[in-house]
Amino acid sequence: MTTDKKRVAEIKETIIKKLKRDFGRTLENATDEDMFQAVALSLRDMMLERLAGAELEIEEKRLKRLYYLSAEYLVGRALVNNMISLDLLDEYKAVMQDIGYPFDRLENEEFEAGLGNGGLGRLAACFLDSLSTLNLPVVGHGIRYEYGIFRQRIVNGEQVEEPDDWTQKGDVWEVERREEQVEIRFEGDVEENWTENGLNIIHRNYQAVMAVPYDMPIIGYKSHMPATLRLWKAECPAAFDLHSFNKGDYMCMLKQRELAETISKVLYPEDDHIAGQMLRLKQYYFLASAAMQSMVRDHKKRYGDIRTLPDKAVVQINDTHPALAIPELMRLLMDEEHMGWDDAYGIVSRIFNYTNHTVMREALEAWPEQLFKSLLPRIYAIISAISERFNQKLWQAFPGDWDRISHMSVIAYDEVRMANLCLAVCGKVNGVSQLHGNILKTRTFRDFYVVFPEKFTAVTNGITMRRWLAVSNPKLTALIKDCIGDGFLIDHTELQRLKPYTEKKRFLEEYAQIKAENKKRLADYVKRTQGAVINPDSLFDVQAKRLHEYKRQLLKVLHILHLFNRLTQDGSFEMPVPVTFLFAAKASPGYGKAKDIIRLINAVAELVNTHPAAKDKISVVFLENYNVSLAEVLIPAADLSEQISTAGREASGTGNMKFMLNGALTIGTMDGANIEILEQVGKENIFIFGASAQEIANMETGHIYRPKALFDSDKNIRDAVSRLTDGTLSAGDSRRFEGIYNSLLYGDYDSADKYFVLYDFEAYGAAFETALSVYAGQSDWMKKAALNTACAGFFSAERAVEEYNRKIWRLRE
Ligand code: 26V
Repeated sequence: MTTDKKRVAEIKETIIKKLKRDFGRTLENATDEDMFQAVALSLRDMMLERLAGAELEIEEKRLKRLYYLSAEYLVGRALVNNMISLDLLDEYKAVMQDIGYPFDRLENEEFEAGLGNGGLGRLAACFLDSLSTLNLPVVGHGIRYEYGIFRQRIVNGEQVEEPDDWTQKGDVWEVERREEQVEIRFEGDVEENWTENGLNIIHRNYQAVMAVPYDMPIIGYKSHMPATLRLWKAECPAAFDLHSFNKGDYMCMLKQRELAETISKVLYPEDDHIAGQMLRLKQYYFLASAAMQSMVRDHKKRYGDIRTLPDKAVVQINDTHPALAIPELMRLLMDEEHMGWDDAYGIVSRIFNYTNHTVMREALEAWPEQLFKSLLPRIYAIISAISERFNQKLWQAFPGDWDRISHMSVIAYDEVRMANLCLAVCGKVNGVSQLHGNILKTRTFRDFYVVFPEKFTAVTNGITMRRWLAVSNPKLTALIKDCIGDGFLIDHTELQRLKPYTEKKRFLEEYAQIKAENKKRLADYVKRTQGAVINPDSLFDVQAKRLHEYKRQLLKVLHILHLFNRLTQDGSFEMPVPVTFLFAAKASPGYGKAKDIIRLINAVAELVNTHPAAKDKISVVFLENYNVSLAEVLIPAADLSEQISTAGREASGTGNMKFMLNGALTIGTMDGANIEILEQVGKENIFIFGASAQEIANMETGHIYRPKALFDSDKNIRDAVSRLTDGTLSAGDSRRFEGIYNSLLYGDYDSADKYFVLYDFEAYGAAFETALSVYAGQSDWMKKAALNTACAGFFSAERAVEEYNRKIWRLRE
């Protein structure tokens, strides 16, 4: 370890001082929590100091700033990441060793900030880290949910949700900025008065809620410009308390307070469909309005003139959830800054950009018009005006084609459609992989592409190399540093310099050794946390992601049942190596089918893990509570990465990139970023199978897919699928998985096997067999694994962020 001795002494000193002054403790009697807080605060001080410096630089150089708006940020634990970013990890380790306090105890004391559901939220967190790494000025705006994504427990094979009280002990990283609170107004009546100064809008009888910002500094690698993650908490206005109290309406006051505070109470755990809840809409407007008020205030304070806003600010909307920022900025410019429509619209149309993250129709947000109008009367009026003007524009492009126009309209058929609002107003609209970008142009938003081809672009997602390598896989990071230095942690083109090493025996042995140690680390973790025993000498096949039908956990389950059938019925069948199938996934609490699939995975686990003819060859483990911290242990231990979505459905995937970076080979479909992984690593080093997006689309439009026919003609499929209902899995209760069975063969509400599980079944089996046989010849496998690491540089979030900057944001020009 090369440590700076002076720094070590200083850090130790600071920690001792913090313990004394903030907690009245010494090294001898500090609790684990005191220790964690003192260490974290010592880091926070350094970050805040840099933040102050960054503000000064932005001021002096009059830098343009990015406002990243997202309803979700899946940040995870921050302690070690911050140490690495400040380039002080070794120093902190030395201090803890000197004090005699185990470093991992410190790490485990931290609650993770799980303010997101999955890919979209984690991407936002990776991007803030990378923006800061590139010293690009950014504020990320989000909601300070009191409860993040639920904790998942598996009880009797089923998912049980528990609240995630992550701020229980206070969040050490954040700084409350009460003086910068803003007021958000809901409901009420809007009066329009024409005066000699133009239109005057009066909003009466509204419900006011205060938004109080909490700033979390996010520091990138060796950065001098930390990002600010500004999370807004909803509170009841103080004035309101007084007012009610004077009237003596004490109970009413408390009730109002509770209603106000509900807004930032909990993250909605759905990412599969949009139910039109009022509270969710309230959350989204709360975020949008707070962010826009704060942006406008910031700009005016700095530059005085609101008209220069587009030169100094650019907004990225992370999916449609924050899209109300568009009409909200119109409102601020017109009602508060007294600009006319055209001037205001001129500004707004130059500032906003929108990233789409899904092509699943169910997830496209549309709000019931009446609900929207009563909750947000002024915003509704503005959107109506945008919609009307937009329709006129469309009329020029498609004269007389009312069908098409109403399909593209922002408001139509009693709905307010958020994606259409973004497409109407935003400068750029981007997909998150090349395939996804093309699908947006040719299918999802085809009509818009005809009229506004210049708006459309695609930026393939990326991940931060610090969290997904340096934090999660310190041993591999050290090995890579030994070979090519540490430039790869910041420069995405560097990692490929590792390629020549994949020819060297010694390197591959060390690489294999590290993989083995990471597998052992996972096995220990699983033993400790859920008591399950897994064999570290087996192949670790991992599927970790949200549970969704399109992600096809079911395909993997059916394949396991197929292997089980062969092991128990075909005496000549041998597995070349034992395999542990690991699943990790949360299901939306209201998504019944997804929960059934979790139940099924656990039933298959029980069957397989106890059967004498199967248990030493294959085993199945469902890992509870998949979150960022678990991913950090799980991903470095994987041999095979399952990326088997129905082609055309997974917008990009970012887990796929994390697995690749950590030396897992991908078994996957030609979907999302898998296609680009194939391009980077070459077809020899990945196992691709299944129908292409085009083939799937053709089957869908032609209505020609007949899963029942496949079932009838293919014995392997029939035998695997029949296990669902023959009583093997459910202690005689043959109805337990009947729903899944029926939806595969007959369809329930819609078409049978909507996600083409049975269609791809044989192809998947063949690809898996190839993977197994390559794995059985270990040395070739390790070379392929190491090549995956060496080719992962393209998926660095710095590459992605640079591309956004070049195509969209244009910061630091
Ligand atoms: C939809 C909804 C609809 C209900 C309201 C809440 C909500 C939240 C999220 C979503 C859509 C899922 C968005 C998402 O996480 N998409 C994922 O984004 C990743 C980053 O771009 C990408 O890698 C994944 O392929 C994509 O599924």
